[in-house]
Amino acid sequence: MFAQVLAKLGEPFDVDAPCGTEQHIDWTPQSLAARAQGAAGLLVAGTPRIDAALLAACTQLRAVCSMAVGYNNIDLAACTAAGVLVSNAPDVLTETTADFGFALMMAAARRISESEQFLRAGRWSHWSYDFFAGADVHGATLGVLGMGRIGQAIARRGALGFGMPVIYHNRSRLDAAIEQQLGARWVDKATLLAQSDHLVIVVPYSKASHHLVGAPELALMKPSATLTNIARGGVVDDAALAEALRERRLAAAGLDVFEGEPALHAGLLDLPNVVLTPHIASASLKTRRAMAELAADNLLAALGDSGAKPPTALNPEVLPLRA
Ligand code: 8YV
Repeated sequence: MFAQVLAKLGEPFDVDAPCGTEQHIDWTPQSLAARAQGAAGLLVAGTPRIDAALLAACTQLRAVCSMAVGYNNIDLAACTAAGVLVSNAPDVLTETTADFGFALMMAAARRISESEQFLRAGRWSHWSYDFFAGADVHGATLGVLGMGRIGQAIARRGALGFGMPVIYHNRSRLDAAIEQQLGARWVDKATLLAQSDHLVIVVPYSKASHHLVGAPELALMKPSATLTNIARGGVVDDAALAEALRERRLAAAGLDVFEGEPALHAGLLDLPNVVLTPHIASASLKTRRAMAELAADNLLAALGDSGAKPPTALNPEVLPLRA
């Protein structure tokens, strides 16, 4: 954790922060519950599972403040029932995450990882007219699945920066004025899949979005298209995706998130036409600091005695119950 954030929390609170090699611990529910004994608040980095069992084991817990925008790892209903305030970290990571999604999409389209690996392996001996020829990004149709804050930031990059016609699918449509500003057109999911040259997936994970893109959806996509997932593992069926990429029913993919990460579906690892990154879309230092600061501000408000409102609480209704 950033020293400044620890220092800020250290003013009113006793802080127990993993340090050194401990920071690389993959917390299990048991080790997390043991470490959180007696703690009033948790600043959550990464996506450890926070559920009823953890709450039952840590009855003093009053706030769980995550530095991520996605909170599918936290059982919000169980926290609310236990009177535990939960916050996430929206907005501060939107532009950085959109930058990364765009970069992954471009890397997949223009075969950047694949050609770099070829070069590093000392295999460059000739040049030919179709040498690592990929797909254009400028002017191609950008499809956005999930049109929240990050989806909109990606649409803006595509439309304004790269002259891309933008289509999107989302449960709810944006206001016409925002659609116009973004140059984005709502289409149904099947049309989105069929017409996108580059599909970027940015929907939150939930039971409803589990395998939102699986074999039947991949079958609707153009063989020349790319798919980029910066949402959550599980939104895409990684096994079906690996098969589609291997059979060249889809040209390429850019993946920052995986089902069961940090493990990866074995079928993805030896494919040349997929760019793989370890869940780092929000990882610029400036943004990670802002995410941590926001989580800390939520903790300070939730547990301090200033009466301040936690800025990005997901269940602020638990606060009056405590008074
Ligand atoms: C984080 C994320 O890297 O915000 C999210 O939902 O997936 C990422 O930005 C990570 O989960 C940080 O806690």
